[in-house]
Amino acid sequence: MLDEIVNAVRNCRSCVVLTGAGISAESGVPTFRGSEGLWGKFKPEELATMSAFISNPKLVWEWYNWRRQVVGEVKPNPGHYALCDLQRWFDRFTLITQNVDGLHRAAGSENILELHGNIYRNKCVDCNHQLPEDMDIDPDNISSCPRCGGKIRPDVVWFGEMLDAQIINKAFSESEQTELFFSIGTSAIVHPAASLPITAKRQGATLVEINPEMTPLSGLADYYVSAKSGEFLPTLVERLKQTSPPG
Ligand code: BJW
Ligand code: ZN
Repeated sequence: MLDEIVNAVRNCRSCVVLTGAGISAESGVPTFRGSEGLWGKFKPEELATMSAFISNPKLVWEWYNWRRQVVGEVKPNPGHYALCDLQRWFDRFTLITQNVDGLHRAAGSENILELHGNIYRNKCVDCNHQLPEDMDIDPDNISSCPRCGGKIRPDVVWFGEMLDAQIINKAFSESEQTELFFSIGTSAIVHPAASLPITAKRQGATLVEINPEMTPLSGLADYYVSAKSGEFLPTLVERLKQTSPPG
């Protein structure tokens, strides 16, 4: 399997990578689903929706403050760093992430499309005005928007909310054109992100999935690798360096 994927990288000039919570798991960031996932302990509808924020903003902010703290204490892992390296084998490379943790940027990746926002950013719930990243929010006394007085919320995408049109359009257009697509560490059930690998495959891309557990995508993948991304991706990059250095 490793050799086939090395060959695919060698033979393709464009690549799109879609990552999910699994790529940050080895850094110590909890995933959403699965036995150890956040949704095992917390209810998404009570925390990651606009109606949750309207009915209990204090609870929502307590949860995001806790997650900011978790994310603030961790570092990128070998999987994040291997993706920085991987881009050197392609003329065109797009890193699309569903993660809000900023770890791809911390690892040095560029041109990242953050589909679900960023946990450090703040915005106004009413007028969408962007506020400084370093604002600490007190759940008992949530700051107000300087423009309209609306409550401040984290700049992430909750269920039922539209993704940023420019970002999702770019993600689809890159996925439609790419020769190679990696789906890494995502349960591949949350749309529209989960449609990206399907779109790529339909347009003729070679589809590689890296995930210790099978997902609805696994049957469609040309290569399904049952492994942790922090173990498989560095192995892939090492093998590439030995056999076919970047051009
Ligand atoms: C490892 C590993 C290791 C572990 N190495 N791997 C079409 C069909 C059906 C429903 C819909 C549809 N279109 C839209 C919807 C509704 C909804 C949706 O998709 N629901 C599904 C659950 C069915 N989508 C939306 O609401 C989206 N908005 C939208 O479409 O707007 C238009 C619209 C509006 C109104 C109605 C209809 C349409 C918005 C989705 C926003 C998702 N938001 C969250 C929270 C972000 C903020 C925050 O972080 O707090 O995003 S939910 C959560 O799920 C988070 C994630 O980004 C997202 C995806 O999760 P991910 O990354 O896949 O994580 P996990 O935990 O699920 O999986 C981890 C994987 O890693 C596992 O598979 C492990 O095995 C693996 N793993 N260790 C590699 N070491
Ligand atoms: Zn406002």
